[in-house]
Amino acid sequence: SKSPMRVAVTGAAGQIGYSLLFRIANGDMLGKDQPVILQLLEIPDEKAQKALKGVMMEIDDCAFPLLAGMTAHSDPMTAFKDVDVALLVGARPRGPGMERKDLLEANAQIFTVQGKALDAVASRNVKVLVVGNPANTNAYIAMKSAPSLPAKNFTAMLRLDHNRALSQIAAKTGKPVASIEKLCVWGNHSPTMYADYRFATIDGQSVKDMINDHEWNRDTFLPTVGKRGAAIIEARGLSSAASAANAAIDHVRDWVLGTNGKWTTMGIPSDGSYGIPEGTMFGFPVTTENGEYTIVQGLEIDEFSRERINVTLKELQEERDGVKHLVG
Ligand code: NAX
Repeated sequence: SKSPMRVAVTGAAGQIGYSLLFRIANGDMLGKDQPVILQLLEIPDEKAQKALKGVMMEIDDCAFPLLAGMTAHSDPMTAFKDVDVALLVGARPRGPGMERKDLLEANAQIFTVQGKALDAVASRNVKVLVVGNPANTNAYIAMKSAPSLPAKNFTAMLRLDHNRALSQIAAKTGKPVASIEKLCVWGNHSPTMYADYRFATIDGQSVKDMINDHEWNRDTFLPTVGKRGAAIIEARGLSSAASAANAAIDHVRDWVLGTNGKWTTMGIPSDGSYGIPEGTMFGFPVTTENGEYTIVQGLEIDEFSRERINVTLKELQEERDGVKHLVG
Protein backbone atom coordinates (compact mmCIF):
# COMPACT_ATOMS: atom_id res chain seq x y z
CA SER A 1 0.00 0.00 0.00
CA LYS A 2 1.03 3.65 -0.47
CA SER A 3 2.95 5.51 2.20
CA PRO A 4 0.97 8.37 3.79
CA MET A 5 1.09 11.92 2.43
CA ARG A 6 1.39 14.76 4.92
CA VAL A 7 -1.21 17.51 4.54
CA ALA A 8 -1.04 20.76 6.51
CA VAL A 9 -4.21 22.83 6.94
CA THR A 10 -4.10 26.27 8.55
CA GLY A 11 -7.16 27.87 10.10
CA ALA A 12 -8.21 24.31 10.83
CA ALA A 13 -10.78 25.27 13.47
CA GLY A 14 -12.51 27.75 11.14
CA GLN A 15 -15.63 27.41 9.00
CA ILE A 16 -13.88 26.15 5.87
CA GLY A 17 -11.72 23.83 7.95
CA TYR A 18 -14.84 22.21 9.33
CA SER A 19 -15.92 21.15 5.82
CA LEU A 20 -12.46 20.53 4.43
CA LEU A 21 -10.76 18.24 6.95
CA PHE A 22 -13.39 15.50 6.81
CA ARG A 23 -13.21 15.30 3.05
CA ILE A 24 -9.41 15.13 2.99
CA ALA A 25 -9.47 12.33 5.57
CA ASN A 26 -12.14 10.58 3.49
CA GLY A 27 -9.81 10.42 0.47
CA ASP A 28 -11.70 12.95 -1.67
CA MET A 29 -8.58 15.03 -2.33
CA LEU A 30 -5.67 12.64 -2.84
CA GLY A 31 -7.46 9.43 -3.76
CA LYS A 32 -9.30 6.57 -2.11
CA ASP A 33 -6.06 4.54 -1.88
CA GLN A 34 -3.89 7.33 -0.43
CA PRO A 35 -3.40 7.42 3.36
CA VAL A 36 -3.02 10.92 4.82
CA ILE A 37 -1.53 12.51 7.92
CA LEU A 38 -3.20 15.79 8.93
CA GLN A 39 -0.99 18.51 10.47
CA LEU A 40 -3.37 21.19 11.70
CA LEU A 41 -2.39 24.77 12.49
CA GLU A 42 -4.36 27.30 14.49
CA ILE A 43 -3.38 30.51 16.24
CA PRO A 44 -1.95 30.01 19.77
CA ASP A 45 -5.10 31.57 21.28
CA GLU A 46 -6.56 29.19 23.87
CA LYS A 47 -10.07 29.25 22.45
CA ALA A 48 -8.86 28.44 18.93
CA GLN A 49 -6.67 25.58 20.15
CA LYS A 50 -9.55 24.18 22.20
CA ALA A 51 -11.91 24.40 19.23
CA LEU A 52 -9.29 22.60 17.14
CA LYS A 53 -9.17 19.77 19.70
CA GLY A 54 -12.95 19.49 19.39
CA VAL A 55 -12.77 19.17 15.60
CA MET A 56 -10.06 16.53 15.99
CA MET A 57 -12.30 14.57 18.38
CA GLU A 58 -14.98 14.52 15.68
CA ILE A 59 -12.47 13.44 13.04
CA ASP A 60 -11.40 10.61 15.36
CA ASP A 61 -15.04 9.64 15.69
CA CYS A 62 -15.38 9.21 11.93
CA ALA A 63 -12.81 6.37 12.11
CA PHE A 64 -11.58 7.22 8.60
CA PRO A 65 -9.65 4.20 7.26
CA LEU A 66 -7.25 6.46 5.30
CA LEU A 67 -6.30 8.67 8.24
CA ALA A 68 -2.80 7.58 9.30
CA GLY A 69 -2.18 10.34 11.85
CA MET A 70 -3.23 13.79 13.02
CA THR A 71 -1.49 16.50 15.05
CA ALA A 72 -2.41 19.97 16.36
CA HIS A 73 0.00 22.90 16.10
CA SER A 74 0.32 26.55 17.01
CA ASP A 75 3.67 27.03 15.26
CA PRO A 76 4.04 26.80 11.45
CA MET A 77 7.57 25.43 11.87
CA THR A 78 6.18 22.21 13.32
CA ALA A 79 2.88 22.21 11.39
CA PHE A 80 4.67 22.33 8.01
CA LYS A 81 7.37 19.76 8.80
CA ASP A 82 7.81 17.50 5.74
CA VAL A 83 4.37 18.34 4.33
CA ASP A 84 3.53 17.29 0.77
CA VAL A 85 0.46 19.54 0.54
CA ALA A 86 -0.21 22.78 2.42
CA LEU A 87 -3.67 24.35 2.42
CA LEU A 88 -3.31 27.89 3.76
CA VAL A 89 -6.87 28.70 4.77
CA GLY A 90 -6.41 30.73 7.95
CA ALA A 91 -6.15 34.47 7.43
CA ARG A 92 -6.94 37.68 9.21
CA PRO A 93 -10.55 38.69 8.52
CA ARG A 94 -11.49 42.30 8.07
CA GLY A 95 -12.41 43.68 11.49
CA PRO A 96 -14.67 46.67 12.21
CA GLY A 97 -13.06 49.94 11.14
CA MET A 98 -10.16 48.12 9.51
CA GLU A 99 -8.84 49.75 6.35
CA ARG A 100 -8.05 47.67 3.29
CA LYS A 101 -4.41 48.61 3.79
CA ASP A 102 -4.40 47.29 7.38
CA LEU A 103 -5.96 44.05 6.17
CA LEU A 104 -3.32 43.64 3.49
CA GLU A 105 -0.55 44.29 6.00
CA ALA A 106 -1.91 41.93 8.67
CA ASN A 107 -2.12 39.17 6.09
CA ALA A 108 1.25 40.00 4.58
CA GLN A 109 2.76 39.33 7.99
CA ILE A 110 1.00 35.97 8.37
CA PHE A 111 1.99 34.79 4.88
CA THR A 112 5.57 35.98 5.22
CA VAL A 113 5.96 33.87 8.37
CA GLN A 114 4.24 30.88 6.80
CA GLY A 115 6.20 31.15 3.54
CA LYS A 116 9.45 31.17 5.51
CA ALA A 117 8.34 28.14 7.53
CA LEU A 118 7.46 26.22 4.36
CA ASP A 119 10.85 27.19 2.95
CA ALA A 120 12.58 25.83 6.04
CA VAL A 121 10.74 22.58 6.78
CA ALA A 122 8.29 21.44 4.06
CA SER A 123 8.96 18.77 1.43
CA ARG A 124 10.88 20.27 -1.50
CA ASN A 125 7.93 19.21 -3.70
CA VAL A 126 5.26 20.71 -1.47
CA LYS A 127 2.13 21.83 -3.30
CA VAL A 128 0.77 24.98 -1.68
CA LEU A 129 -2.77 26.27 -2.13
CA VAL A 130 -3.69 29.61 -0.59
CA VAL A 131 -7.40 30.04 0.18
CA GLY A 132 -7.22 32.80 2.81
CA ASN A 133 -8.00 36.24 1.38
CA PRO A 134 -6.68 38.24 -0.36
CA ALA A 135 -5.75 34.83 -1.79
CA ASN A 136 -3.65 35.83 -4.80
CA THR A 137 -1.59 38.38 -2.93
CA ASN A 138 -1.17 36.09 0.08
CA ALA A 139 0.07 33.33 -2.24
CA TYR A 140 2.45 35.79 -3.88
CA ILE A 141 3.86 36.79 -0.48
CA ALA A 142 4.29 33.17 0.63
CA MET A 143 6.05 32.36 -2.65
CA LYS A 144 8.41 35.34 -2.28
CA SER A 145 9.13 34.33 1.31
CA ALA A 146 10.19 30.82 0.25
CA PRO A 147 13.10 31.38 -2.15
CA SER A 148 14.45 27.83 -1.87
CA LEU A 149 11.18 26.28 -3.07
CA PRO A 150 10.17 26.34 -6.74
CA ALA A 151 7.82 29.31 -7.37
CA LYS A 152 5.51 27.03 -9.35
CA ASN A 153 4.65 25.17 -6.11
CA PHE A 154 2.63 28.19 -4.90
CA THR A 155 -0.95 28.63 -6.09
CA ALA A 156 -4.05 30.63 -5.21
CA MET A 157 -7.64 29.44 -5.26
CA LEU A 158 -9.72 30.59 -8.23
CA ARG A 159 -11.55 27.28 -8.38
CA LEU A 160 -14.57 28.49 -6.45
CA ASP A 161 -15.05 31.22 -9.07
CA HIS A 162 -14.57 28.60 -11.78
CA ASN A 163 -17.17 26.29 -10.24
CA ARG A 164 -19.59 29.18 -9.72
CA ALA A 165 -19.23 30.04 -13.43
CA LEU A 166 -19.85 26.41 -14.39
CA SER A 167 -23.07 26.29 -12.41
CA GLN A 168 -24.32 29.57 -13.94
CA ILE A 169 -23.60 28.30 -17.47
CA ALA A 170 -25.33 25.00 -16.70
CA ALA A 171 -28.41 26.87 -15.47
CA LYS A 172 -28.43 29.20 -18.49
CA THR A 173 -28.07 26.45 -21.09
CA GLY A 174 -30.07 23.77 -19.28
CA LYS A 175 -27.18 21.33 -19.76
CA PRO A 176 -25.44 19.26 -17.09
CA VAL A 177 -22.44 20.85 -15.38
CA ALA A 178 -20.31 17.84 -16.30
CA SER A 179 -20.86 18.43 -20.02
CA ILE A 180 -19.18 21.87 -19.96
CA GLU A 181 -15.54 22.01 -21.08
CA LYS A 182 -12.95 24.73 -21.69
CA LEU A 183 -14.26 27.32 -19.28
CA CYS A 184 -11.77 29.51 -17.43
CA VAL A 185 -11.43 32.44 -15.04
CA TRP A 186 -8.69 35.03 -15.45
CA GLY A 187 -7.11 37.13 -12.74
CA ASN A 188 -7.72 37.90 -9.10
CA HIS A 189 -10.03 36.04 -6.71
CA SER A 190 -12.19 39.12 -6.23
CA PRO A 191 -15.21 40.65 -7.97
CA THR A 192 -12.84 41.82 -10.74
CA MET A 193 -12.09 38.23 -11.87
CA TYR A 194 -13.01 37.59 -15.49
CA ALA A 195 -14.97 34.37 -16.06
CA ASP A 196 -14.60 33.56 -19.75
CA TYR A 197 -16.86 31.15 -21.66
CA ARG A 198 -15.79 32.22 -25.15
CA PHE A 199 -13.93 28.93 -25.66
CA ALA A 200 -16.33 26.75 -23.70
CA THR A 201 -18.10 23.83 -25.36
CA ILE A 202 -20.96 21.49 -24.50
CA ASP A 203 -20.95 18.26 -26.49
CA GLY A 204 -18.58 19.96 -28.93
CA GLN A 205 -20.90 22.93 -29.50
CA SER A 206 -19.81 26.49 -28.71
CA VAL A 207 -21.36 27.82 -25.47
CA LYS A 208 -20.93 31.37 -26.75
CA ASP A 209 -23.00 30.55 -29.84
CA MET A 210 -25.60 28.70 -27.75
CA ILE A 211 -26.08 31.70 -25.45
CA ASN A 212 -25.42 34.36 -28.10
CA ASP A 213 -26.09 37.27 -25.76
CA HIS A 214 -23.26 39.68 -25.01
CA GLU A 215 -25.46 41.76 -22.68
CA TRP A 216 -26.21 38.68 -20.56
CA ASN A 217 -22.49 38.04 -20.33
CA ARG A 218 -21.64 41.58 -19.30
CA ASP A 219 -24.68 42.53 -17.21
CA THR A 220 -25.78 39.25 -15.62
CA PHE A 221 -23.20 36.47 -15.83
CA LEU A 222 -20.05 38.38 -14.84
CA PRO A 223 -21.67 40.32 -11.96
CA THR A 224 -23.40 37.16 -10.68
CA VAL A 225 -20.18 35.16 -10.57
CA GLY A 226 -18.13 38.14 -9.33
CA LYS A 227 -20.49 38.99 -6.47
CA ARG A 228 -21.50 35.46 -5.55
CA GLY A 229 -19.52 35.54 -2.30
CA ALA A 230 -21.43 38.64 -1.16
CA ALA A 231 -24.75 37.03 -2.17
CA ILE A 232 -23.97 33.98 -0.01
CA ILE A 233 -23.13 36.19 2.98
CA GLU A 234 -26.36 38.11 2.46
CA ALA A 235 -28.44 34.92 2.34
CA ARG A 236 -26.68 32.73 4.89
CA GLY A 237 -25.33 35.30 7.29
CA LEU A 238 -21.94 33.61 6.92
CA SER A 239 -19.41 33.43 4.12
CA SER A 240 -19.11 30.46 1.74
CA ALA A 241 -17.57 27.53 3.55
CA ALA A 242 -18.59 24.12 2.19
CA SER A 243 -18.35 25.35 -1.41
CA ALA A 244 -14.94 26.88 -0.68
CA ALA A 245 -13.74 23.63 0.89
CA ASN A 246 -15.07 21.72 -2.11
CA ALA A 247 -13.18 24.02 -4.47
CA ALA A 248 -9.96 23.50 -2.50
CA ILE A 249 -10.43 19.73 -2.79
CA ASP A 250 -11.03 20.06 -6.55
CA HIS A 251 -7.96 22.28 -7.01
CA VAL A 252 -5.52 19.97 -5.23
CA ARG A 253 -7.05 16.75 -6.59
CA ASP A 254 -6.71 18.00 -10.16
CA TRP A 255 -3.18 19.26 -9.54
CA VAL A 256 -2.02 15.95 -8.04
CA LEU A 257 -4.06 13.47 -10.08
CA GLY A 258 -4.41 15.29 -13.43
CA THR A 259 -7.27 16.58 -15.58
CA ASN A 260 -6.90 14.17 -18.53
CA GLY A 261 -6.54 17.03 -20.98
CA LYS A 262 -9.49 18.99 -19.62
CA TRP A 263 -9.19 22.65 -18.67
CA THR A 264 -9.53 24.02 -15.20
CA THR A 265 -8.56 27.30 -13.51
CA MET A 266 -5.68 27.80 -11.08
CA GLY A 267 -4.14 30.95 -9.65
CA ILE A 268 -0.46 30.50 -10.51
CA PRO A 269 2.65 32.65 -10.91
CA SER A 270 2.58 33.94 -14.48
CA ASP A 271 5.34 32.91 -16.88
CA GLY A 272 4.56 35.96 -19.00
CA SER A 273 1.77 34.28 -20.97
CA TYR A 274 -0.96 36.55 -22.34
CA GLY A 275 1.03 39.64 -21.38
CA ILE A 276 0.65 39.03 -17.63
CA PRO A 277 3.94 40.11 -16.03
CA GLU A 278 6.08 37.21 -14.85
CA GLY A 279 5.52 36.25 -11.22
CA THR A 280 2.05 37.80 -10.94
CA MET A 281 -0.23 35.36 -9.12
CA PHE A 282 -3.02 35.18 -11.70
CA GLY A 283 -5.93 32.94 -12.61
CA PHE A 284 -5.20 31.10 -15.87
CA PRO A 285 -6.76 28.24 -17.84
CA VAL A 286 -4.57 25.19 -17.21
CA THR A 287 -4.40 21.48 -17.82
CA THR A 288 -2.57 19.23 -15.39
CA GLU A 289 -0.60 16.01 -15.75
CA ASN A 290 1.89 14.14 -13.52
CA GLY A 291 1.56 16.71 -10.76
CA GLU A 292 2.36 19.69 -13.00
CA TYR A 293 0.12 22.34 -14.49
CA THR A 294 0.48 23.88 -17.96
CA ILE A 295 -1.13 27.13 -19.10
CA VAL A 296 -3.42 26.67 -22.09
CA GLN A 297 -1.72 28.62 -24.88
CA GLY A 298 -2.78 30.32 -28.09
CA LEU A 299 -6.16 31.69 -27.00
CA GLU A 300 -7.33 34.81 -28.74
CA ILE A 301 -7.89 37.75 -26.40
CA ASP A 302 -10.46 40.11 -27.92
CA GLU A 303 -10.90 43.75 -26.93
CA PHE A 304 -13.59 43.15 -24.29
CA SER A 305 -11.50 40.39 -22.69
CA ARG A 306 -8.32 42.46 -22.75
CA GLU A 307 -10.12 45.26 -20.90
CA ARG A 308 -11.40 42.85 -18.26
CA ILE A 309 -8.01 41.22 -17.86
CA ASN A 310 -6.37 44.62 -17.48
CA VAL A 311 -8.78 45.63 -14.70
CA THR A 312 -8.15 42.52 -12.62
CA LEU A 313 -4.39 42.73 -13.29
CA LYS A 314 -4.31 46.36 -12.16
CA GLU A 315 -6.06 45.44 -8.91
CA LEU A 316 -3.48 42.72 -8.23
CA GLN A 317 -0.62 45.10 -8.92
CA GLU A 318 -2.12 47.62 -6.48
CA GLU A 319 -2.45 44.92 -3.80
CA ARG A 320 1.16 43.96 -4.36
CA ASP A 321 2.33 47.58 -4.23
CA GLY A 322 0.49 47.91 -0.89
CA VAL A 323 2.73 45.28 0.71
CA LYS A 324 5.96 45.98 -1.22
CA HIS A 325 7.71 47.44 1.82
CA LEU A 326 7.10 44.16 3.68
CA VAL A 327 7.98 41.73 0.92
CA GLY A 328 10.54 43.54 -1.21
P1 NAX B 1 -12.95 31.58 9.76
O1 NAX B 1 -12.76 32.91 10.38
O2 NAX B 1 -14.15 30.75 10.11
O3 NAX B 1 -11.67 30.67 10.08
C1 NAX B 1 -10.37 31.13 9.92
C2 NAX B 1 -9.52 30.43 10.96
O4 NAX B 1 -8.17 30.77 10.69
C3 NAX B 1 -9.82 30.87 12.38
O5 NAX B 1 -10.10 29.73 13.18
C4 NAX B 1 -8.54 31.58 12.82
O6 NAX B 1 -8.23 31.37 14.18
C5 NAX B 1 -7.52 30.92 11.91
N1 NAX B 1 -6.31 31.72 11.69
C6 NAX B 1 -6.19 33.07 11.57
N2 NAX B 1 -4.91 33.41 11.41
C7 NAX B 1 -4.20 32.28 11.44
C8 NAX B 1 -2.81 32.00 11.35
N3 NAX B 1 -1.91 32.99 11.23
N4 NAX B 1 -2.42 30.71 11.41
C9 NAX B 1 -3.31 29.73 11.56
N5 NAX B 1 -4.64 29.94 11.67
C10 NAX B 1 -5.07 31.20 11.60
O7 NAX B 1 -12.84 31.82 8.19
P2 NAX B 1 -13.27 30.85 6.99
O8 NAX B 1 -14.69 31.09 6.65
O9 NAX B 1 -12.84 29.46 7.29
O10 NAX B 1 -12.42 31.46 5.80
C11 NAX B 1 -11.02 31.38 5.79
C12 NAX B 1 -10.42 32.27 4.70
O11 NAX B 1 -10.86 31.86 3.42
C13 NAX B 1 -10.84 33.74 4.83
O12 NAX B 1 -9.69 34.54 4.60
C14 NAX B 1 -11.81 33.92 3.67
O13 NAX B 1 -11.87 35.25 3.23
C15 NAX B 1 -11.21 32.99 2.65
N6 NAX B 1 -12.06 32.57 1.54
C16 NAX B 1 -11.48 32.41 0.32
C17 NAX B 1 -12.17 31.94 -0.78
C18 NAX B 1 -11.49 31.76 -2.10
O14 NAX B 1 -12.18 31.40 -3.06
N7 NAX B 1 -10.18 31.94 -2.26
C19 NAX B 1 -13.61 31.66 -0.69
C20 NAX B 1 -14.09 31.41 0.69
C21 NAX B 1 -13.47 32.27 1.76
O15 NAX B 1 -14.18 33.49 1.82
